[in-house]
Amino acid sequence: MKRILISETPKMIGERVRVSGWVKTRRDHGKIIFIDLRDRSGLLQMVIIPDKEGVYEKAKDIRNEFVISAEGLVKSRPGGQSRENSETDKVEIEVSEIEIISPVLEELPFDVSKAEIELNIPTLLDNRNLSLRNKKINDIFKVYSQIIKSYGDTMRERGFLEIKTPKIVSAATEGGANFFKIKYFKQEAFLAQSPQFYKQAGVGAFERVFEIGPVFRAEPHYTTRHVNEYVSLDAEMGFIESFSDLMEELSGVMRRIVGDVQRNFPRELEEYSSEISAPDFFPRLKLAEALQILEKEYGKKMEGFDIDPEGERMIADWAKKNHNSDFLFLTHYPVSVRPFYAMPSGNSTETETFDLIFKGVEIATGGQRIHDCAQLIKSIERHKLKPEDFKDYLNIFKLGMPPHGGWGLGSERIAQKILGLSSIKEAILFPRDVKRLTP
Ligand code: AMO
Repeated sequence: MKRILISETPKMIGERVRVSGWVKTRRDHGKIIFIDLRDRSGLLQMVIIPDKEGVYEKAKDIRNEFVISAEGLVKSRPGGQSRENSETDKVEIEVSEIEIISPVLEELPFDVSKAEIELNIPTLLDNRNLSLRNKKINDIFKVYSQIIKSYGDTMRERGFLEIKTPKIVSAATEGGANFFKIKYFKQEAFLAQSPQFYKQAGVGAFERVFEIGPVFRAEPHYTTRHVNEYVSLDAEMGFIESFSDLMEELSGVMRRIVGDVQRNFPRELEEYSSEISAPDFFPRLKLAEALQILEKEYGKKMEGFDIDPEGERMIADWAKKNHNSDFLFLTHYPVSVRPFYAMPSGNSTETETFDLIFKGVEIATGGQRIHDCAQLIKSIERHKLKPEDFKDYLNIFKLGMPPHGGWGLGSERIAQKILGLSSIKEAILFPRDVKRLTP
């Protein structure tokens, strides 16, 4: 008999069906064995009573997380408890045939069937193949998948072409020392820190482009928001009038992502006690103004002209109180803390760039780029870099380039903040950090 999904069982009362999946739990009540079976569509109770055909004998060997397949009669379940708030709580299967497809070969290090696993993050990550089977943890990746889908959908609808750019590159884009060097046949190469140069090249050919792809950062930090490989949601668009156009576009993108998650995952958001305010207009604040607010209203004085994570949390609190927004753009970062490609604001020391703060964490950086070749060469020199190292990049600007700009958005940080996860690593299937290269 062909397997059906658990979600199809409620409309098959009185019929014989075959279901297959993983054993979530097995309970023995006197001579009756109850098994909660899990497949990708839901959870179903199976009942096994002593019989002559040997089903009961076979079922005695079944343990949690075994993969099994069973045939039986679908019955309505009197007083079915709402465990998952789903229709399948109202039915059960009286099993007449059972097969162990794949047993568990080792003792399970912890019980994944619990609603909440109270273990530290390293333990959950060390045992990732198992912890991912926990419902609440599994749900993170359904929400994450929606974030990626919504980003792609809305970008295409906005007229951006999806591109994929090389991750093995010859030059470090963002400057600094946070790149991984690799051996590339007889040469030295780097893992891309960002698709920055290639997405700008994309503007030269397609006007509007976006990319969803991995980037690599050799940052030796142990923080709750840094990893060494993450998936960046990039965009770059031509013919902007100012960098305000970018913030407007990005606000629309974020409202779409949040709206889709809220509409499609209300139960998961409730489970994670998540509430999000994404107003029609995201407040914007010059960095210089933000620093004044921090000093005046929060008693926090920043060293230099930048903002640290604590400052970001405080200014996010200010935006929530004053604008009822979980999103805030900080704008006009100084030239000194931005890469050479950032467009300066006229002759000032500020740039036409922004960071987007969501619930106290920077989730995106973006801005207008310099598109005049001579100005770009000067800026490279001002940043103490050598124009000859950027020959291919500079070539883009010798072939006709409109005013343009874009952003890089950290996909995992969005999931982390939407669900209120304590670490970004919880939103990554198999995260990479300074010490973690496995599993
Ligand atoms: P930036 O380096 O600020 O900008 O990165 C953009 C966004 O990527 C995310 N991010 C990270 N996420 C996890 N772990 C990390 N180590 C990490 N580093 C950054 C953050 C951040 O806001 N080329 C520019 C973007 C642009 O101007 O288009 C860039 O890469 O969410």
